[in-house]
Amino acid sequence: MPFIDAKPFPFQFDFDHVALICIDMQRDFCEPGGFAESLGNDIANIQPCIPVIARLQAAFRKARLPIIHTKECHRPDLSDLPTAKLNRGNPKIKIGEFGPMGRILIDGEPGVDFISENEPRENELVIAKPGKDSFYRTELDEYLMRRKISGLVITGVTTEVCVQTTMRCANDRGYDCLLVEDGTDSFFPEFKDATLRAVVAQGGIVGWTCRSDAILDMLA
Ligand code: C5J
Repeated sequence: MPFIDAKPFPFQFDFDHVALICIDMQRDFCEPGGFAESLGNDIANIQPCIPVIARLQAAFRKARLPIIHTKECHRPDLSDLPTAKLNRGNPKIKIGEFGPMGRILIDGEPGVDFISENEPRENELVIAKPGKDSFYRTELDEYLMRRKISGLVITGVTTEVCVQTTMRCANDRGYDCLLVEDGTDSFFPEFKDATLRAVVAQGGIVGWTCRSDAILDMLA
């Protein structure tokens, strides 16, 4: 089985049991006028990972390997939205209220849609998740177990929030997780750097990291 040059040591890439997961590449997080920008975030910081994720998606599709897309969103009646999350940070526009891209973080609204560069194809799994952890109240674990997937190549935004939370929860469930260093970004570059260092510390306490080129070269 091939190995990918990764930190803290090579990652065994098992073609039969690996999937790419693209976390929350949504208009509300990535585009001007979205929810993230309304919270005061500088969305310029999360643009670099977009073409990298597009290249990885193309390579996984060519190799006929599974791709999973997540989107952070809530039901229109807000029944899956904890009050603590609704009120956190006293934002100008709250989840469920109308913003420039429809109701903020409500499934089906334009802002929840995927950005065109990273949007899913018809046969790819899309997970609507109410939390930061992609396993929380979703069908992700069941899907992965059914497909006998044991390794996850992880990309998306933001590194220290939904990406890191998902990686830690996947690790606890027994998945081997490879976080793509240039395939993830944060509104806070220093938090991204700290996360990349934290996940590989202590002998890879949560998993591995590598550059996208290492994966693309192997899939070429
Ligand atoms: C955030 C996410 N940053 N996708 N969501 O709240 O990381």
